[in-house]
Amino acid sequence: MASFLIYFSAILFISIPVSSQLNDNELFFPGFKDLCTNINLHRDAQIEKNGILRLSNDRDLVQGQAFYSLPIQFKNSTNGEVSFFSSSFALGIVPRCPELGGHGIAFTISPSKELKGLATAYLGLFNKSNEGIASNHLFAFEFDTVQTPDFNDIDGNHVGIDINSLISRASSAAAYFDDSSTKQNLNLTSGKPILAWIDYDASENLLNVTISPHSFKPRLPLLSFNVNLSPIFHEFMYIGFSSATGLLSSSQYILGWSFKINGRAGALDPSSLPSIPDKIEQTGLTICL
Ligand SMILES: *[C@@H]1O[C@H](CO)[C@@H](O)[C@H](O)[C@H]1NC(C)=O
Ligand SMILES: *[C@@H]1O[C@H](CO)[C@@H](O)[C@H](O)[C@H]1NC(C)=O
Ligand SMILES: *[C@@H]1O[C@H](CO)[C@@H](O)[C@H](O)[C@H]1NC(C)=O
Ligand SMILES: *[C@@H]1O[C@H](CO)[C@@H](O)[C@H](O)[C@H]1NC(C)=O
Ligand SMILES: [Ca+2]
Repeated sequence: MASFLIYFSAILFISIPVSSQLNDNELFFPGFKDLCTNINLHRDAQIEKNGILRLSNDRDLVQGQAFYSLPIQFKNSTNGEVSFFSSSFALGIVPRCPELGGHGIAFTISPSKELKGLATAYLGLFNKSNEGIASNHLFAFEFDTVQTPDFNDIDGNHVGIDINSLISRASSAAAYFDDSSTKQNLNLTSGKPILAWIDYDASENLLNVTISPHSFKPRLPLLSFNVNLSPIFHEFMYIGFSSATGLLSSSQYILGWSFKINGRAGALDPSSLPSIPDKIEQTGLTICL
């Protein structure tokens, strides 16, 4: 009986949701307060006092990355296949000048948490020598706020699925499907929270990405893309975010984040996430055309 009680309380202890730990391959960050040890910050990324993760401020030509500190086992080591996984996060982009935000944010799955990418349209993911190379083994879901012809961008307000390259394998103008399955445009640089979901069904080789300005997940994904991620991913990969500015710039934030292997990532409640700070007041002269 005593050993049963010890066992039982140990189970209880383990199953108490700990927002900062990876339990059963699951992450849940309703904000990032006091999480410096679990989230590795690079370059200009920082966690602000209210718990919001600021990937970049709105200065020219900066970049920032934030990765979960431990690698995630994406593949079944027996058969080498990537498992079902899903992630959800809330982001906010506050442009320095109205209608001229840059350059964007990318949810990133990478073999390394020390990216050696460039700012501007490279989003901190790649540089001129490794852009487009299969040995990158890098996957990104980009929120791109500048149209860059070199990377075949469709417009200056789109999302895209990137594999080893900034030339997206699939992209769409930022939008979501409402309850009546009507497509509604979504402004990435509104400065308001945007929720995003990424779901990969390994048995179907199907990757869905969905975004919304509301807290509930739209029934239809914005992009549903057929891809086998098994040749792209290593067995262990790091997950996180990268962001960059150029001569067009924005403060770029992640408000909360969840992730799960072999199941649906926990739902984020936007009302309990840190709020997006107002536009940072520039001390110098800012010229907005
Ligand atoms: C890994 O794959 C093997 C062979 O397909 C299967 O038997 C096993 O259940 C899988 N393991 C997990 C953790 O999914
Ligand atoms: C480009 O990125 C690759 C991969 O991270 C790195 O090995 C290389 O040193 C980088 N090149 C430059 C010029 O930064
Ligand atoms: C997006 O929102 C920003 C900030 O409110 C505004 O300046 C810009 O005009 C909007 N863009 C579009 C295409 O509605
Ligand atoms: C992806 O979207 C399609 C189309 O709506 C849906 O049938 C499928 O169940 C979705 N898969 C996942 C893993 O969410
Ligand atoms: Ca793009």
